[in-house]
Amino acid sequence: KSKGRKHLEHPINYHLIKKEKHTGARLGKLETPNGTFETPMFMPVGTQATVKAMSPEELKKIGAGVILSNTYHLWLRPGSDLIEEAGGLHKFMNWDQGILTDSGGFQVFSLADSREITEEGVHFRSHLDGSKLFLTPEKSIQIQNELGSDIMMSFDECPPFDESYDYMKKSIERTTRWAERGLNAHNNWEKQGLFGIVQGGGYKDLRLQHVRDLTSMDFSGYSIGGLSVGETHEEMYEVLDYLTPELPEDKTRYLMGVGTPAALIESVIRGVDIFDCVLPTRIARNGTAMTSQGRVVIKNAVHARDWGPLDPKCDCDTCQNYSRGYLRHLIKTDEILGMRLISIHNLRFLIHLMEQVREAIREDNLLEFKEAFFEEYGYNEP
Ligand code: PRF
Ligand code: ZN
Repeated sequence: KSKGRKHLEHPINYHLIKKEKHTGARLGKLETPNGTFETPMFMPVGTQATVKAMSPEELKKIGAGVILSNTYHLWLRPGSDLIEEAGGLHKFMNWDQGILTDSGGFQVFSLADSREITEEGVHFRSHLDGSKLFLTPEKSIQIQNELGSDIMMSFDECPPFDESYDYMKKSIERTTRWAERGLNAHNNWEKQGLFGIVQGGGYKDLRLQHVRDLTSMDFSGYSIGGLSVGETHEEMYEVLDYLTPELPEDKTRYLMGVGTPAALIESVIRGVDIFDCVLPTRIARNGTAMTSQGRVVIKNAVHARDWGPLDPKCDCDTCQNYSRGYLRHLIKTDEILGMRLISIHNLRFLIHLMEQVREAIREDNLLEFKEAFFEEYGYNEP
C-alpha cells in the first residue's frame, strides 16, 4: 500500500516458536539487524542515549537485548544530526544490540509546554529552553532515520484514557493518517523497522477500528499505546483481552510503558511480546529494589545490620558481592554507587523474570509459575 516499500522485506521479523497451552502467551524470536532476541522480553529505558547509571557492558552482562530511546529528547539534545555524524545511535553510545526509539508523540504530550495539535503535526515549546518547535509524522521518522534505531515508532497522539468518545474517534483517525504519512516518509527499510501504535482508550469499537486501520498497512510490528496512563489494571487487561486477538500472529506486539511484575505477567498471558518501563531504574535511584520477596526500601532501619544480599534468589553482581547493610549506607549518604548497584539488580530482576516466563511458556506451566511468583512477591505489590 505505501509507496517505496512494497518489494522490500521487513528488517524486523517475528517468529512464533510456540503458544502456551493454557493462556494466550507466546514464545517467540524478534529478529533485528543488531541481533535476534527471545520474547517475551523486557526492554530497559535509555531516554538520553544511556540507561541511567548503567554502562553498556553492564547491560550486556545482565542479559539486556533491546533498549529503548527517545526521539524527542535526542532531537532537542544533542540533536539527531550530531548523532548521525557520530555514526548513528548504536555507535554514539557503544550499544551493539537492539535499539527501539519512541516517536516523540507521547513525550510531546507529557513533557512539552503549550501544545497545539493540528492535522499537520504538533506545535509546542521545548521543556528545556521554551523554544518553539514543530513535530510532524515525517519529521519524527526523519529524526529516527538519522538516529538509526532498529525499531522505530509511528508518531501518535496518546489521549488520556477517559477522553470523550468523540475526541477519541477523531484522534485515532488522525493518528492513522499520521501513521500512513510516517510509513511513506521512512527511507531506510533495509535497516530499520517501523511499528504502528494502536490507541483508542477504553472504547472497544475504537480500539478495534484502529487495529483494523493500522493492520491494513504494512507495519513491521504493532504497539499498544494509551495504556498505563491512569486507568485501573482491570481496565487495562480488559483492553488487552479484546485487542491482542485482533493483532497479526506473525508480528511483534509491544505494550508501551508497562513494567510492574504483575502487569508484565498478566500482559504476557494476554499475548504481549515486548515491554519497556522506567520503573526499575527510577525506583533504584531512590533506593527501592524489586526482589523475589516484593519491594525492599533499602533506607529502612531494619536493613542497617543486614549482611545478606538484596535478593537471595538473584544472580546479579550486586547480590553476589554487596550486603543490604552496605547498600543502605550508600543510599543514605547519596552515593552514586548505591544507585548503580540497585539499578543493576532491578534490571536483572525483570530480565530474569522474563527468562523464567519464557521457560514457563516452553513448559506450558505459566499459570503455575504466576501463582508461585506472586505467592512470594505479593500480587498487589506494584
Ligand atoms: N505512545 C507513545 N509512546 C508511549 C505511549 C503511547 O501511547 C505510552 C503509553 N503508556 C508510553 N509510551 N508513542
Ligand atoms: Zn540482584
